[in-house]
Formats: sequence, structure tokens, C-alpha cells
Amino acid sequence: MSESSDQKVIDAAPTTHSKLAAWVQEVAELTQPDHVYWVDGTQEENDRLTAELVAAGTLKKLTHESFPNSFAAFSDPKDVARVEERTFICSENEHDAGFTNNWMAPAVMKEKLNGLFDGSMRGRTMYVIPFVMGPLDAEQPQYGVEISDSAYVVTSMRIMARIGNDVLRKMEAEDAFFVPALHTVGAPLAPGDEDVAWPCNEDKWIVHFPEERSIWSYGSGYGGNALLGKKCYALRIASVMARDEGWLAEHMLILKLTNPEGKSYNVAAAFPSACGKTNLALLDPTIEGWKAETLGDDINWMRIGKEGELRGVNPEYGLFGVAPGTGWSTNPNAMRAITKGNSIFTNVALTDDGGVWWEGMTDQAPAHLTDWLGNDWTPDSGRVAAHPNSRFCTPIDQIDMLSPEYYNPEGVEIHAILFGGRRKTTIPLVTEARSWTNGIFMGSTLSSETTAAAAGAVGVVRRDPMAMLPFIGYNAGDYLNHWDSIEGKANPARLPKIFLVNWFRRNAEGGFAWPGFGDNSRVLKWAIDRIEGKADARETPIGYVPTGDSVDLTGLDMTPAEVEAAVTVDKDEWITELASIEEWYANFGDALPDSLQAELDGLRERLGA
Ligand code: GTP
Ligand code: SPV
Ligand code: MN
Repeated sequence: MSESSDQKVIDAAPTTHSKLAAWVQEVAELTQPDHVYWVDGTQEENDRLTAELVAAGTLKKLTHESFPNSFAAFSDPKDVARVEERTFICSENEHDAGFTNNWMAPAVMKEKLNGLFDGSMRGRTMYVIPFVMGPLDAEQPQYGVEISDSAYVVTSMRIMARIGNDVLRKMEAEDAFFVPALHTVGAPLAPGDEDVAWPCNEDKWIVHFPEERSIWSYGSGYGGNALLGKKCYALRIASVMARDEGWLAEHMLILKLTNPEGKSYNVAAAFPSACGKTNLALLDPTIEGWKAETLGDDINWMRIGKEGELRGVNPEYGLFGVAPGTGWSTNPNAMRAITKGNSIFTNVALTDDGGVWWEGMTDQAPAHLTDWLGNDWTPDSGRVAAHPNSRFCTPIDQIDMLSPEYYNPEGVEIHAILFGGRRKTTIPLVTEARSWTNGIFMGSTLSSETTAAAAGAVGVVRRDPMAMLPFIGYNAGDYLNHWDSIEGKANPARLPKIFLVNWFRRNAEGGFAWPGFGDNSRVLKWAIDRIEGKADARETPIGYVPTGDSVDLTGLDMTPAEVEAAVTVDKDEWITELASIEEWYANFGDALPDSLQAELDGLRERLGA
């Protein structure tokens, strides 16, 4: 770069944060954008950027009155989900990445990335997005700055995180540490080149340097690959910070429940991607007198409070929810939030009257749609109209049932933790752990059938410890040890009770053994009644399950015998499961905590295997 253009970049940095100014300049020199633009986070700015994105064909403005100030985007069909096989944890030592992560030596990876990023923003604008995960008035705000050459990323980050001038000013005043998160779609434009609606690159790299606490993302514009505050920072990098500082960064929703007596409980639940977090976070209870309030739908940062209690905070500012299956009958609270507007939809279908639609939004599909690929669609087309991983991106404060405590930087006490997966067989509807360590065993052996949220085969059972398999930023054995160590750091009387749940078990006819959605409130009621010592349970080799008549079925067309069937612990299925757990645990080698080996031995003994 010439001297004068160097000068231009320095002049363009409206910050007194010298590390930030230096990093922005360094990145601009490497990536060579046409312009550097500092995002202020205002509505006017957002209006301007969305107008530009409409002109560029990236966004379509919705004109239906149900979707005010909302837009639809359609990605490149090869850029529709997180790419786990292209995701790397580049710790200094390979051992620190562990067997669940792809690894490359940092120096080797940096050289590769420097090559890829060299000139990667030519012909584009480089946006500098100051952001904070969690409240800005937290004791120690967790800052980040994303540099991206995608305006779609800017408008989406504005929904998903607190961004802009307020953040930058506070960061400067504190001369604070920030996580540098560098993103390019990897599609430079030569002079005169025509841009495409969704620029990206076939080659994709989602890379984390845990010691440096930095992120480099190349080639994708989609979701967790590109909105770097979310999975990359708030889970992968934050899990490393949490290990070092004695807290937990988890893939969990947080839900507050108040029983008819007015007593409140906060439940955190870890389910793998596309396995029901957002739905449970927006639960509409079907049982009389119970109230539910949302605190978070995807990420939970838990610290130990002054009294030794576990306290959870949702670091995000919006919802990035799976669209298909979100409907007026299954999730009316989400539908109400979405239809307040101010949302970006990606890879959904368009209705002829300027709205959006996806499978499950309404019971009956519209007679005609434009599908996510831009083709005409009718109900007898024989294919889905919205991509299975299509998403709505909506401000969290549009949720009517949002708890005021969402804004509390201290978070809320967590009283119960659920681990859950998508399993057709074997795993009961709900099982209460025998102890904290037994609960960690349940979490560490969590399994689920894969979904469309990540590229690759769908429906294959895989182990997904604490629903964090793709998100643990360090050695998974060390991660289980870290969970184990929480017991010693917390007040034992205040430790949450742990439960394993499975909304997806099938019955003999092949249908769901449990109605799910709002009726999951009945399972939560049972869990809370267990905390209060009020509900009956039956001991099984894997833990405590409800007796048929201990689950409140009032108003539900279901019998206690059907509940019994949904919580059956089938010995043959569990002997097969045990073998699969043993195989899974073998991956950890010496890193497996002794306490979990003892749990496995105990299970084997109780099964008489
Ligand atoms: P990510 O945002 O990818 O992390 O997913 P998520 O865990 O938030 O999952 P979400 O709540 O979006 O649900 C994913 C899919 O599971 C949707 O198609 C839902 O309709 C379906 N689902 C959610 N809860 C239930 C339930 O209780 N029973 C059944 N049968 N399906 C459910
Ligand atoms: C998930 O896959 O768990 C998501 C979507 O929430 S993404 O932001 O793409 O990670
Ligand atoms: Mn979700």
C-alpha cells in the first residue's frame, strides 16, 4: 500500500483505543478494501445499509403488514449452515484442542490465513463493528470487534449483539481488552466486476486462536460462520476464558418458571443445534397457573455468585432461530416476536403478498410461494419451500414474555439444568440425575441425531457432550474436568439439580411419544416438584424417572400408561447404549475424569451388564 492510503486508514480511525486503531490498520493493509467504515449502530445507519443491500439484491424488503421493517435474504445454496469440518481450534499444543476439534499449528494456520486474506476485501467496504457480549454495564464487559466485508453481517450483528458507538466509547474509556474477530466473505472484486447477491467462497475456514483469543473467518456469510459474536466468541473462545477464570460458557437456553404459589425457578437447558432450545425458551405453558418468562435461547454464561450459587447470563441481544417448525400452534410467542418486524429472514420462502413462509408456520401451506432458491412452489411440488436451516433474526426485546431480569448484569440463579437430545429410542422423556457428578455423566454422554444446522448427513446418532461438541474451544476431557470442578467451587446446597430429557422419543406407532412444545411445561413442573420434594419418581439404572401419575396430564389427551411408556428404560437398548458410551469414552484416554469413569462403572453394574 502507498503512504497516502496508509494515511487515509489512520485518519479514518475515530478511536482513541490505540490497539484497536492499530489492528484495524493492519487488517486494512492486508485485505485492501476500497473503504473502511466504522459502524455506529444507529437506526439511520441501519436504514442506509439495508437500502444498499436491497439495491445490491442481497435483501428483499418485505411489504406484507405482518413483517414491518423486515427483510429476506437468500444465500448461495452452498453456504447454508455452519461448516464443522472447516472449523479449527489452533492452540499452541495439539493436545489442548483435543480429539473433538480440528487443529493446525497457529504459525502454520496464520501463514495460510494471511495468504487467503491478502487482498480479500478488494472492491468492498470493510466494516468495523465494536460489540459487547452481555450487558455493557456488566462488572467486566466482554468486548469484541468484528471486522467484516459483509453489510448483511453488520445488520445481523446489530440484532444479535449490542454494537456501535456506546460500546466503543466505553471500551476506549477502559482501554479494555477486546476479542478481535476478522471476517471476510472471500470474494474480492476487480474494477468493473459485477457483484453477486450472496458473495462467498467455496473454500471456508472458521479459525480460533484460543491463547490469543482471536477469530479469523474466511469464505462464508452464513450464521455462526460469520456472526462471530455468537458461536465463535460466546462459546468457543469464551469456553477457554471460562476454563481459565472458573466459570462456564454453555450452549443453553435460560427460562424462568413461576409456579401457582408464586415461587420462581430458573432452568437452563443444553440441547444440540435444532433440538428445541428456542422453542423451550419461548414456552407457552399448557398447565394452569404456571408462568414462563424468557431469559435466553442459545447461550448461557454461568458464574458462581457470592453465595456459591450458579448464576446465568444470556450474552446475546437477539434470536437467530430455526424457522421451520416455528408456528402459530407450536410457538406463538416466537411468532408474535417475529411479526413485530425489525427482522432478517434467511433462506425462507416468499409469499405472493410480500411476506415470508416456512414449513410449520401455518397448518396449511399457501397455494403458491417462491421457494428459497427462487423457484415457483406449490404444496404438491414435492419439496420444501424453506431451507431446513432457514432462520429468523429478531431483536430479543420483541419477546412479550422476556423477563426483566434479562437486563440484570448479575444474571439469575440457575436452579435446574437439563441436558437433552433428539433420540427416537432408548432415552426416556425425562430422567433425574442421582447426583451432580451423575448429571455431568448424563451431559458428557448426551447423544442426538444430527440436524440441518450443520453441513453433513442428517439423522446420524452422535455423542454431543453438553450439546457443546462443535463449540468446546479446548480439550474435551479438560472441559469435563472443568465441569466436575464446579461442585467444589459452589455451595453444594445451591447446586442445580440435573435432568436428561428427550422430547423426540417415538412410540410403537412411530409417532412422537410425547406431544412436546407447550406440553413440555408438564415435564418442567415434574422437575421443579422434584426439587421441592413433591413429585413421585421411580429409580432405574440410569436415574429417577416419573411414575405415570406424577406427571400432570390435566387437559391432555394422554394416559399415565403412555407416560410410563415414554419413560421406559429398556434393558436391551441400554446394554447397546452402554457399549456405545464405552466407545465414546475411550476417545478421551487419560483426560477422562476418574469421577466419570466411576459413573460408567456404576451404570454397568446397575444394568447387570
Ligand atoms: P439452534 O438455534 O440451531 O441451536 O436450535 P434450537 O435448539 O434452538 O432448536 P429449535 O427450538 O429451533 O427447534 C428445532 C426444531 O425442533 C424445530 O423444527 C422444532 O419444531 C422442533 N422441536 C422443538 N421442540 C420440540 C418438541 O418439544 N417436540 C418436537 N417433536 N419437536 C420440537
Ligand atoms: C446453531 O447451529 O446452533 C445455531 C445457528 O444457532 S448458527 O448461528 O449458525 O450457529
Ligand atoms: Mn435456537
